[in-house]
Amino acid sequence: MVIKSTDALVVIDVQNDFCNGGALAVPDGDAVVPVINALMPRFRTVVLTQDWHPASHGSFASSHEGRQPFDMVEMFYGDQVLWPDHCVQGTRGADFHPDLETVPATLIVRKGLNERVDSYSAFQENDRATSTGLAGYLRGRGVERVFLAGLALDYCVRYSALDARLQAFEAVVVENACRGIGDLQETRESFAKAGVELVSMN
Ligand code: VGL
Ligand code: ZN
Repeated sequence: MVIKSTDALVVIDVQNDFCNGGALAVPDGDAVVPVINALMPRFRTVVLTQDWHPASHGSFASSHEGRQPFDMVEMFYGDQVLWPDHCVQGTRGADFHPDLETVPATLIVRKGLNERVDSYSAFQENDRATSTGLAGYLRGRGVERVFLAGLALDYCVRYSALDARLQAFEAVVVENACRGIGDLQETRESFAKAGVELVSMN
């Protein structure tokens, strides 16, 4: 794969809580770190995202009386999976994995700050209305194609890739630099339908 100056690497949520031993650990999550570190120097634009929730975030089962993690609830914007408490602002779980390179990052985007709205996508919150500003940043740097890597492939990477397409970027998911939580069938289908490319890179 030839990387151009109009390509960006967007690294999704490589944080302690999504890695081995974390509060919402993605199986084998740590494995993405060396792969992503090796990709970063090839890109002129490198964005890291950080899930960054207030302690009483509405996506936490603990915020809903009588609910358990992985239950579904109805929020004002639609269905929402309830999660164990994770990536609470300022905690060690919200920090980047200690081995993730952060020096090459040109921008860090934080998401999920609104107590009432979850945000899987790096581009906009789950209400499908509130922008993180990422699309404008990428356009401002002349980016045309977005490569995505990180955690979790079937949640935050998935919705970030689909939103990249909605924002008229080309989107390439680097599968060997991602790990997922559940079955990936639906994710693969959504990528095919939206024109998201799925590749392996090293
Ligand atoms: C994520 C669930 C809840 C993710 C974030 O990064 O994929 N998943 N918050
Ligand atoms: Zn979250």
